[in-house]
Amino acid sequence: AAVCIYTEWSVDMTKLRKDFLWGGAVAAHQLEGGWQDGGKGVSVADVMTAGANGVERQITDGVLPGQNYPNHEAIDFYHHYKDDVKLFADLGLKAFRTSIAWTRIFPNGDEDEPNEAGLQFYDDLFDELHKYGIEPVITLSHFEMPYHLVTEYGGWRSRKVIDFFVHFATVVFKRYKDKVKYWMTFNEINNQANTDAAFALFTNSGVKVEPGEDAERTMYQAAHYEVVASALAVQIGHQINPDFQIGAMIAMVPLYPASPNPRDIFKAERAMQTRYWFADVQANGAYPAWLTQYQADAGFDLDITLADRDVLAAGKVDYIGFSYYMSNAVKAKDDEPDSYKYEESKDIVRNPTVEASEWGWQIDPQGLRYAMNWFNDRFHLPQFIVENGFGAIDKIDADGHVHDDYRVDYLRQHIEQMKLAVEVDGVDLMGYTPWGFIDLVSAGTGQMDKRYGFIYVDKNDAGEGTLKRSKKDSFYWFRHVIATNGEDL
Ligand code: BGP
Repeated sequence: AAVCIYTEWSVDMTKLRKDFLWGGAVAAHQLEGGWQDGGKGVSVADVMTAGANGVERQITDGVLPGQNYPNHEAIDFYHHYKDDVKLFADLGLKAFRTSIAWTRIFPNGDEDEPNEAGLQFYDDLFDELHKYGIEPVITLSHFEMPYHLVTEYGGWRSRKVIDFFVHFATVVFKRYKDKVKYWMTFNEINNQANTDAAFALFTNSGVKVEPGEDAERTMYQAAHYEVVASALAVQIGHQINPDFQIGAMIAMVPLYPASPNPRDIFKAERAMQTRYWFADVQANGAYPAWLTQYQADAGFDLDITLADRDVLAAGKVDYIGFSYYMSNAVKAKDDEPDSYKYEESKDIVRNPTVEASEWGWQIDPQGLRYAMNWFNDRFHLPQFIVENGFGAIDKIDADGHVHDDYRVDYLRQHIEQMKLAVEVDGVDLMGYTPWGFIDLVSAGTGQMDKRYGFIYVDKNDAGEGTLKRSKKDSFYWFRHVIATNGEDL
């Protein structure tokens, strides 16, 4: 007779990992300052003029220090980092995400020998973090390409920049192989999918579109060289230290159909494909079929070699890192041909069911759970939320404190959804590092007054202030969240 053996199995409710990386996220150009200290070269971020109140920053040819405020000094983390890291330890951080400024290591980007003073700065920073048991989580390229690579080679238009990036990645992987385990290659590499936004194409790829140029073709070519560079870096990183965890980093903004009309449904599908094909390539190691067909039909005739395709297949990422702030809705144009094409500036419509911040960022905590399921079903990889946060003009109360309950509410609701994605939907989540947990310069507008922090920094858009750090209400709240591993929100 068949022997029926009942095996007891317990699908234990997945909780957040015991070693869950509760942390905070920043980027070199948005907080370090010291923009020409220690031999640092001029980066793409250094040639952007500040905007204000949501006005996108503009590309300023050459360096006009007067117009680049406050980026150049930012919050002077370069000289304050020891005290700041002590504050981060007081907050209870397990991880600290930042970028290595490419121009500290290779001031022009095309040198053979690295700049030792730059390498030493990050050695000292990582040692300070480890003193308090804080794991560095490092972004290799966070809108900080050496400006010389733009002026001399055209940024990521040029295949040569692959070699410069891979050289930079190899040098820092080797130098910090025993101090840094978690890496990611390009910050929000997919932002450039919105070719209508000069800012996105320039900050991500150092490409300034010339008059009459096909921005879309240029974007696909530049993005191709970047994903090849990313795949090469992943392979080299694993050779240098097999324990490295190297991720993609995607700006995740879910795009919902504006109505149940099948035309809107498909528009949303095409929009998600267009914004996230970068993750397909970095995680699956190949271009999705729709894009190969689309590029052929468009007659782009891109420089994509068979050797490139082998590199992509061999350099798949270990996890999906992503930023999450908001969601959007998209609507098919009335005269839309069936081929469909997603055009961010034309297809996005206001979602009337959610609130928006004063910068128009639509607040949608459930969208984070949606995004985590979408990534999980598509890639079956661990995930890392490396940015999430609420930018606002904070007010200092009569008692001298910032009572940022609006920021706590935003983060609480998003952490609740994040936990559901882990505990109910089975997502394997490595960590959560809220963006700008110490006030810093806004990438989009160049403002200091668009604040995300749990730590207030006394400096405003006009450059006035003592740079003094102080704790907002959210500092004490987040410290308790970490202490209870997210149990008590
Ligand atoms: C993301 C960037 C971060 C950060 C964040 C907030 O795009 O990865 O660098 O800037 O946006 O945006 P902003 O600073 O424009 O408010």
